[in-house]
Amino acid sequence: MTELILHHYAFSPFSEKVRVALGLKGLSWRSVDIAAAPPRPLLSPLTGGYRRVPVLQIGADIYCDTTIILPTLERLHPTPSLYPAGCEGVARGLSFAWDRAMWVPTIGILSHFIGDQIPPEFIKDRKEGYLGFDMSKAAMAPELHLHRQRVAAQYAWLKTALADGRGYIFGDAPSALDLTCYHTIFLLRKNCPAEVDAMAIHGPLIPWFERVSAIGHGRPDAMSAEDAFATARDAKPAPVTHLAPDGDPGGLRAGCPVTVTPDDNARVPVSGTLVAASDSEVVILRRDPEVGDLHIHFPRLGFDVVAA
Ligand SMILES: N[C@@H](CCC(=O)N[C@@H](CS)C(=O)NCC(=O)O)C(=O)O
Repeated sequence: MTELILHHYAFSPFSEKVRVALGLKGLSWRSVDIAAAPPRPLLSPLTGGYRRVPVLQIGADIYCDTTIILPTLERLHPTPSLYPAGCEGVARGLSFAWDRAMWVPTIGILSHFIGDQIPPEFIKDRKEGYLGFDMSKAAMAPELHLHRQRVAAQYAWLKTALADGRGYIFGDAPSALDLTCYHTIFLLRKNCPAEVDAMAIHGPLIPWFERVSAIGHGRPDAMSAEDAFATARDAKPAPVTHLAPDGDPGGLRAGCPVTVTPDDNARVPVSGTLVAASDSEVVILRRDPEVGDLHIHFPRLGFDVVAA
């Protein structure tokens, strides 16, 4: 069971990071278009309650968070690489830092341009179940000047990296770091009027953005949520051969009941039994009465794993 199934929605920038990774690798994949807000009754049983998007499914193996989805695509489909020129360590570290530093300020700028068009129920969902704050234009306006500073300070190093006219951050080939820096700018350029460029996105960022965008999304083929659910139900989780059962840096052993919880937002603990772990990934077994056994994979960066 190797079909790649991506649960995502079109305007989700973190999903765009994965769509472009699938494009960079020239892969065929199944596309499950999900609601932009819960309830997502056919996805929640697969993730054990993890609510964020995107989610990658391969049979009964579920990958939550782009920080594990991209390395998994690399492990299963190594060429062309998401980590050219030996950049894997730096790309992984800076990608995490970029997402953490940029997400809230980027939402601040988005909200300045389109916050008053966002439906109240969406703002309520994001406040109560995800961000923990009100993303309406009125609520975010007092800190717009800070969001602009923070975004500009991050764009500054990206512009410096691209200033010599190179195609991508590490040279001639795109990397996971390009895709990460691209996806927050994708959110702004896709949804805001053209003035957003004048406010925030200048110089070498524009041709670089167009180059990353031109990579495309590979070969998506629509799949229903029902078919994806049935695929998980009819499959068995793949044996974990790339991690050791006793590889948890905190000493948790395979078979131990654990919870895995994001440490930034949407902090819903996912419960299961530890299958295997490393300092980069943790896999838990979840037994669902309707879907059966699942292996749920999380990155270690940005997640807390504790004995239940
Ligand atoms: N660290 C996560 C962040 C994912 C994330 O925040 N995704 C947004 C959509 S772009 C989300 O889940 N929003 C709330 C939702 O869709 O329910 C990752 O890299 O996958």
